[in-house]
This record gives sequence, C-alpha cells and structure tokens, in this order.
Amino acid sequence: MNEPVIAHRRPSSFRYYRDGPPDVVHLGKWRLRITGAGVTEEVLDYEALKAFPHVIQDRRMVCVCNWSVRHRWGGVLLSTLLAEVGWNPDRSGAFLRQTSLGTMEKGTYSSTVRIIPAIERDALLVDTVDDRPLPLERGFPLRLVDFALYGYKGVKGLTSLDVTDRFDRGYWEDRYGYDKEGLIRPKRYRACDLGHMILAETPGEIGQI
Ligand SMILES: Nc1nc2c(c(=O)[nH]1)N[C@H]1C(S)=C(S)[C@@H](COP(=O)(O)O)O[C@H]1N2
Ligand SMILES: [Mo]
Repeated sequence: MNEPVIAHRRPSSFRYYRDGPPDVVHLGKWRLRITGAGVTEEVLDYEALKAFPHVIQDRRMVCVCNWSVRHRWGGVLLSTLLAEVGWNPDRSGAFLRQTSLGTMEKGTYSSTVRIIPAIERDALLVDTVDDRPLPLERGFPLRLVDFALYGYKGVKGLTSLDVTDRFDRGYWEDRYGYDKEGLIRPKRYRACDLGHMILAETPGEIGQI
C-alpha cells in the first residue's frame, strides 16, 4: 500500500483520484440502473430513489491512506433497494459491482463488495452528508458506503449496481493490488474531524470514536 505522502496532509485531494467528479450532473437525466444475476432489472430516477425511506447514520468513514472522518450520512439502506429488485441470498448473486458516472477524460471507477455483510452492516446508499445533498466531489447524487470497509470500496457518483456471482477486482485492486475485501485494519488513523490520531483496535468499522 504505497500511498503518496500527500494523502496524510491533504485528504481532500485524494477523494476523487481515479475518475474525478463529473463537471455537472443533470438530476433529470441521472438514473440508477440495477441489474444482474437473480434480480429484477430496475432503472430508478432521482425521484424514485427519494421515495424510499431516508435514514440518517452517524458513522466514521476510513480511507486506506490513513485518514478518517465522521459525518451524519443520509440515504437509503442497501437492504431496502435490494429488496425492491427481489434480491434473494438463495438465488441471486452474492456480490455487488458499483460503477460511477465518471468523466470523459478519465473513465469510470468501480468496486465490488460482498452483499450479505454489507446488508448486515446497514450499508447505505448515501445522498446527504451532514443534512445537505452530497457535493459533487463527495459523490453527488449518490454513493454507496459500507462503513466496515475502506473508502475505496464505495463508489461515488454512482450510476449502476450489478448483482454478480463474481468477486471482480475494482480499479485500485487491479492497479495497485489493494485488498479486494477492503476490511478496515486495526491501527492508527488521523481523524480529520477531531484533528488527532485515533486507534482502531479491531478490524472493521470504527464505531465508538
Ligand atoms: N467514483 C469514485 N468513487 C470513489 C473514489 C474515486 O476516486 N472515484 N475514491 C474512493 C476513495 S479511495 C475514498 S477514501 C472515498 C473518499 O470519499 P470522500 O470524498 O467523501 O472523502 O471515495 C471513494 N469513492
Ligand atoms: Mo481512499
């Protein structure tokens, strides 16, 4: 995991380092397409997404480059959306491949997570942060976050979710051999919100701090 050193000083410059936020997203044209093995294909527009129950979660997100931040994240539970498309652990794919809108110049960003643990951990399709719509660079209009996993496992500027039988490698896994699982490791992280280092004592979500 050789991350450039600048990550420790300026986490913001590392938040969109693959594709970059799109210059603009037209909400009227934006769609979330859910497809894949053993689910009913569905294409949701923003209004349809907003019709699902909106939950707020106060949780810490952690980047593999050793910084973290706690926010009030708002959105739709992944379990809600998967129930909507008829995902069933017995006959649907076990993995979820997420793909971003991306940019013309740099292409898209993708990552795949395990569905069952994500559901059990109340993974969230986030559309607000600290009670405001996500800014473009934070992933407007939608991003997935599983808080037990490093940030690179959650795609910002999300436009498609594909249920699959394969645990595909995503951008960073392919390119730099990042761990496909992406489970947060016990060690010290900089808490940007607190302005000091914190110690994660167990693998997975940093819940208490
Ligand atoms: N589309 C897209 N999503 C992405 C990334 C990216 O480069 N492109 N970076 C990931 C990484 S490495 C992290 S740590 C988080 C950063 O989220 P933040 O902007 O809310 O800090 O977004 C993740 N999702
Ligand atoms: Mo990251």
